[in-house]
Amino acid sequence: MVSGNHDSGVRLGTGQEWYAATQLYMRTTLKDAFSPIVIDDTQFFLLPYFEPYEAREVLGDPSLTNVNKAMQRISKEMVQQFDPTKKHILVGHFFAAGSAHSDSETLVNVGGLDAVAVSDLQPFDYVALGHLHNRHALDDAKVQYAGSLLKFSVSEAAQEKGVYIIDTATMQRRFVSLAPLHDLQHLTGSFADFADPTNFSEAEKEAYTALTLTDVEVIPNVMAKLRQVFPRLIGWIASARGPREGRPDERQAGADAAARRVLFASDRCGVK
Ligand SMILES: [Mn+2]
Repeated sequence: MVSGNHDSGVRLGTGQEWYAATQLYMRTTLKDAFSPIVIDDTQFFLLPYFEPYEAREVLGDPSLTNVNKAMQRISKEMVQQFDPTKKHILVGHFFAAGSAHSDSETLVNVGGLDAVAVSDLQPFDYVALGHLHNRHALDDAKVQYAGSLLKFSVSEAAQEKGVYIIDTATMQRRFVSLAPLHDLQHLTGSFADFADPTNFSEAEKEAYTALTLTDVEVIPNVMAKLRQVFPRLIGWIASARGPREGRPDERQAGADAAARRVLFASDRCGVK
């Protein structure tokens, strides 16, 4: 386990010696990342999220001015610790970009200098990454984002969340999906559809829900009414493409924006 950019490494790392006694291995500082955890046939290098200044400090190299340069150096240091009789897995939390299979995607145009080039990770047999929430963020045979365990944004509503399990004998990965107690869903339809509880399963009604309403007319207290069906409603918006026949698109969009303002005022303040 490694700390990410949203963690306090110091806080998360408290008690890590105790965790290690129960075979939960954690690294939360860059200086500790170079001594691998060895389990059976594999060396695991646990690299927490780090800033370039930490790399300059820990490695004593003022030329490490960005994450990409730092990672090249860190990778080199780790390779020196490689036991040739073992497999080598890197666990990290950073933005990796580029593909080992494509010449058209260079590091500069896909991620800039804050990205680690996938080509610099090739010494490892497998690279298990966190940071990006979408497990399909990178297309590489052995560099894989697991994705977040939960949907942290409505934009992730359609993503399948879970974990990868790696067989260190073959370095083959297998995805195992995890279902949360309450899913996060994004539904589009009319107020009348959503106001009728018989249209939805129990799981749908209990999910964290974002709604896009296709209605063009003002519905007073819409949030409160929708919460009677979806108690975990996290928000709603009015679709810009409501069915309003016979009107030019531009005018419709303008009318919908006005309708949205009225809806908002009515919902928050009871203004009709
Ligand atoms: Mn992150």
